[in-house]
Amino acid sequence: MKRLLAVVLALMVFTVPAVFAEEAKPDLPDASQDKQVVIIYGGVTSASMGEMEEMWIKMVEELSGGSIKIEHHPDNELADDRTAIELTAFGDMGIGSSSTSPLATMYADFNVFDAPYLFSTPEQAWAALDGPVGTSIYEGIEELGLKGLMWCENGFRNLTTKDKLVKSPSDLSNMKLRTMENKLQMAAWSALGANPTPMAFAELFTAMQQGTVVGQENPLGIIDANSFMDVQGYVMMTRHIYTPYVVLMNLEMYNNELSDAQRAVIDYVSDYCEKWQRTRSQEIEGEILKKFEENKINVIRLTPEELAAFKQKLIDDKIYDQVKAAMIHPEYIDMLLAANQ
Ligand code: KDG
Repeated sequence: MKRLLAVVLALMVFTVPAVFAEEAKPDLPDASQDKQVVIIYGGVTSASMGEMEEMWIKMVEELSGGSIKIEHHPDNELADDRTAIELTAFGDMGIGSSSTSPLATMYADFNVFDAPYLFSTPEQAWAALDGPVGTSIYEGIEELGLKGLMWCENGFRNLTTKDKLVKSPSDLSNMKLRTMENKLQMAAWSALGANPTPMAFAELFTAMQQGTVVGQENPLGIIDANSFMDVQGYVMMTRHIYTPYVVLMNLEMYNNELSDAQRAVIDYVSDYCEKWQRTRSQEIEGEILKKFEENKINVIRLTPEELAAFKQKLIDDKIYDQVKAAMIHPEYIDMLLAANQ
């Protein structure tokens, strides 16, 4: 009996389920006989991105008939956001992923997503990513040797603190908050009265644990995936900024190492997976909120009037003019404010 069980288990392990049933496979050119390409793929944190990366890899390897092999390094294993994209531009990595804010010094129009309260729904943000703004950024970064593959969702950012309830800007007075390494994010938190401390993501948990910073701001997917609420006491649902994840490929590899058929596979799978990840990110945010409330985490929902006070303070500080001054296409801010307010 034991031998039979061992045989059955071995069969199960080695017959890895295909992503697509034969009849459901998309109509793509056959890449199975093309020269094998190995791609080093650097991923990021958050459950929805981790799930998406696994699915993207499985689909690309299957639909390319095995002629594309992926070496996956999830959760910033190889490098932090900006370094991962620099390594991708140089060709040391094939694919890198990053929040947009750390990339603003590489390509200024990434700053568009550092404008607070630009979007009030995920759908508005997705429309910007899939519209002229996202397309224009993809065109611009080709100058840096980067090919845009996916605009994914990190999400609406929320403020967390160790032990301070924040319901108005005055509650932030001189509070040491970690921000992403981005001048506009620092300017916004200074305008609100906080004391912003720019820091790479990898250093954040220890900084909160040691009290180097009192709080930080991130989407729920990041807060939960990294157990931030183990060292934070409050999460205020400020939803003050929507941060995309961008997944980029080395342009030289995309244009000259992949065959036409392999490029078609990567394009198809990337289009499919970016849309899948955005929906999954929203599903997981709902699950996280439910879990937080069941576990009696202090989830603070600010009233519209309280949220308006944060926004007004930033408008008084001319935050949109500051963002526009940092951009190549400042008109995008006016276009998005007009479309989404
Ligand atoms: O793996 C994701 C992190 O590197 C970072 O992009 C998450 O939003 C983030 C932050 O605050 O740094």
